[in-house]
Amino acid sequence: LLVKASYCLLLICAQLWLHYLHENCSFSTHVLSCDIRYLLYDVNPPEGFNLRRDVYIRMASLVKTLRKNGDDWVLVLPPWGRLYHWQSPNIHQIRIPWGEFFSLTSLQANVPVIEYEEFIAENGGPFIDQVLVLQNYAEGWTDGKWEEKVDERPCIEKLMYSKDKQGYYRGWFWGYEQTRARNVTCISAQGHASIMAPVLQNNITVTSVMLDRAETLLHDHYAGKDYWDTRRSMVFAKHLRLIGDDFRAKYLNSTDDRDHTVYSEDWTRMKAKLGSAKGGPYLGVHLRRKDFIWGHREDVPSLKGAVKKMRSLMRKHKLDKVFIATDADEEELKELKKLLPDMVRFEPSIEDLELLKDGGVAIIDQWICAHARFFIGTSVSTFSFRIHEEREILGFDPKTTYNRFCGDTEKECEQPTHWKIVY
Ligand SMILES: Nc1nc2c(ncn2[C@@H]2O[C@H](COP(=O)(O)OP(=O)(O)OP(=O)(O)O)[C@@H](O)[C@H]2O)c(=O)[nH]1
Ligand SMILES: *[C@@H]1O[C@H](CO)[C@@H](O)[C@H](O)[C@H]1NC(C)=O
Ligand SMILES: *[C@@H]1O[C@H](CO)[C@@H](O)[C@H](O)[C@H]1NC(C)=O
Ligand SMILES: *[C@@H]1O[C@H](CO)[C@@H](O)[C@H](O)[C@H]1NC(C)=O
Repeated sequence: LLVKASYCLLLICAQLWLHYLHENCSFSTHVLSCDIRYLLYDVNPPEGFNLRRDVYIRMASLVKTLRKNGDDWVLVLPPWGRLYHWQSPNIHQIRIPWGEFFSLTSLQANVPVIEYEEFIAENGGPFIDQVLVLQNYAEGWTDGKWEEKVDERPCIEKLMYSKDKQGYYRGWFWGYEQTRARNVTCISAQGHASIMAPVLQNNITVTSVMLDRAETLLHDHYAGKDYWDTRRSMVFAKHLRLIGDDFRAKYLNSTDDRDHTVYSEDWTRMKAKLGSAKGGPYLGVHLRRKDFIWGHREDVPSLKGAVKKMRSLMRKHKLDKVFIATDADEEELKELKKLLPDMVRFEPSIEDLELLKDGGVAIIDQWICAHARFFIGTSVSTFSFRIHEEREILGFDPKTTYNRFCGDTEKECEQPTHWKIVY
């Protein structure tokens, strides 16, 4: 009888416990946890793909700080879409999950992340408890002195959210029209990402918080170990890497074994020695055009100037092939082909473009540039910067990576900074 009674008690306890779990806990990234909290974020609409990748690093760092302080925060990945540069006609470029461009398991080995749709499922609906719109201080830096600070303040710009009949806030939530926020307030913030940690821990108690205009926050420690850990975890999706590798083999006589660019699927084991990568027998070029030339920037070359530089680099490094990644328009492409008839470009068919989308093509272009024996990019282009980092991860000699075109009449043509990888 005693055994039976204690068995019964155990069952009741178990049931109570399960009930408690159901009410207060959830499964996230395959771990059972209670009092889970979600950090969502978005970036100023005009910002491009590659600056957004940089803002991800800042948010991952904030989540790491929050988790160090003991709370179970998860980062919700903002779906890709509606980017200014993604203008290929007739393809659906909205609500794109991160998994289409990056390896989720790699991201998760750095910090817990989930896709937005997973958040909706776990959260029990498309509701965000609190949106904090980040902004600078209306008064600027007082006395010209920089100090880190964060305060609730009236909104400076017109709020991009408006109340519906039920009192919920509607706005742009990555193209999810059902999503709404329970509360929206503005916060003036000046400083690195982790200055938001005390606010998120102490001032706000709700479960899901979204930081809008997250680019307002600076890096906790640019190019430090934590920066590089997160950067290394941003492994491109495997199908994109494979397409890039096939292209290299077929058109550029480039394979990892011969080029000493063997990649580990597990980024935590990837630690190439500086200078160990040889790269494929081609010159890799990122030639940014469009808005970079419309502004008549002094540091961006004419097509003729760029081609002259490419020919001289090919001679110097004894390379007879050149791979060009560019966003040049049709007219400029025609001119480029005339000036450099044997250039190699990755040009997907319409069907492939529908599958890869503009973001996938950009990644394949970057992947191929990252494997070139010598690379030259465009001045202050975040697209080129991400290629630098990829080559740093692969173990290239910095001399072959941190190069940029000079404007035709540019006097002091400063070359990009070498940001050494930290393990
Ligand atoms: N496929 C491909 N797309 C490119 C290339 N250059 C630019 N683009 C497109 O144009 C966008 C460029 O914007 P960003 O990603 O912000 O990079 P950026 O060139 O540094 O521009 P800013 O951030 O404004 O300085 C990319 O995301 C691509 O969509 C290229 O060489 N190949
Ligand atoms: C957070 O709470 C503290 C203490 O109540 C307060 O002094 C501070 O102004 C609050 N910060 C923000 C950003 O709301
Ligand atoms: C909205 O959020 C702010 C800041 O956290 C808070 O002070 C305010 O009370 C909230 N409003 C409502 C209606 O919950
Ligand atoms: C490819 O590279 C290898 C090794 O450098 C070389 O032996 C071979 O001839 C090259 N093939 C072509 C088609 O250029």
